[in-house]
Amino acid sequence: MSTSGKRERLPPNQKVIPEIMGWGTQHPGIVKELPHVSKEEYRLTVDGEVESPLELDWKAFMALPQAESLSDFHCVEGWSVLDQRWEGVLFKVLAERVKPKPGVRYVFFECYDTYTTSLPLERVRDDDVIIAHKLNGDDLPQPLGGPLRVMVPKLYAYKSPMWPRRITFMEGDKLGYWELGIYSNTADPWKKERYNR
Ligand SMILES: Nc1nc2c(c(=O)[nH]1)N[C@H]1C(S)=C(S)[C@@H](COP(=O)(O)O)O[C@H]1N2
Ligand SMILES: [Mo]
Repeated sequence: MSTSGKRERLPPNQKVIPEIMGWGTQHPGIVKELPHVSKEEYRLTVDGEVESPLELDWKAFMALPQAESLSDFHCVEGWSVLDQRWEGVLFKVLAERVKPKPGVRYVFFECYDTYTTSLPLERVRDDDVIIAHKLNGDDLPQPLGGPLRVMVPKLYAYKSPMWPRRITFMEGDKLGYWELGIYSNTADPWKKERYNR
C-alpha cells in the first residue's frame, strides 16, 4: 500500500522481466527431473473436509466451467512478469463443487514432484486464482507447471503449485515444503513477506 492507500502495481524490490523463468532456473526443483505427467494420466484429487470429494481426470477437469485470469507474476527472488493471461478453472468454482464443510479455513496442495504448499481458503477464493492449463494462449509449458498449475498471483510464486495432484481442504493449516524451510507462510509481496523469522 502506498500512502494514498492505493496498491502500487510493482511490489517493493521487484524488477520486471519479459518472461517467467520456469522450473529449475531459480530454485532447483525438489526432484532431479521434471515430473512427467501427461494429460492422459493426469488425476487431480480434491478431498479433505468436504461434502463432495472429487477425482478428476483431464476430461472431467476440462468439462468444468472455463475462465481467464489476467495477472502479474511475482517471484520471491525479486523478478516480476506483468500481464500474464492464464486460462483454466477458477479455484472458487472447484471449491463450490466440493462444498467445504463449515470450519474449513485452509487448503493444502500436494504435487506430482512431491512439492507441497498451503493457502488460506479465503485467499484461494479470490477471483484471480485459477487452476490453469494455458498461458498467453498456449498450452502451459511443462517447466512452468504444464499441463496444470494453480496460479495465486497476489502472493510470491512459491504459493503457486505446479503439477498439483491432490488438493485437501482442512480446518487447520499445515506448512508446505518452503514454508517449513526459509520462506514465509503468508508470502505477501507488497509486505515483503519473503523469509521466515
Ligand atoms: N510442484 C511444484 N510447484 C512449485 C515449485 C516446485 O518445485 N514444485 N517451486 C515453487 C517455487 S519455489 C517457485 S519460485 C515457483 C517458480 O515458478 P516458475 O518456475 O514458473 O518461475 O514455483 C513454485 N511451485
Ligand atoms: Mo522459489
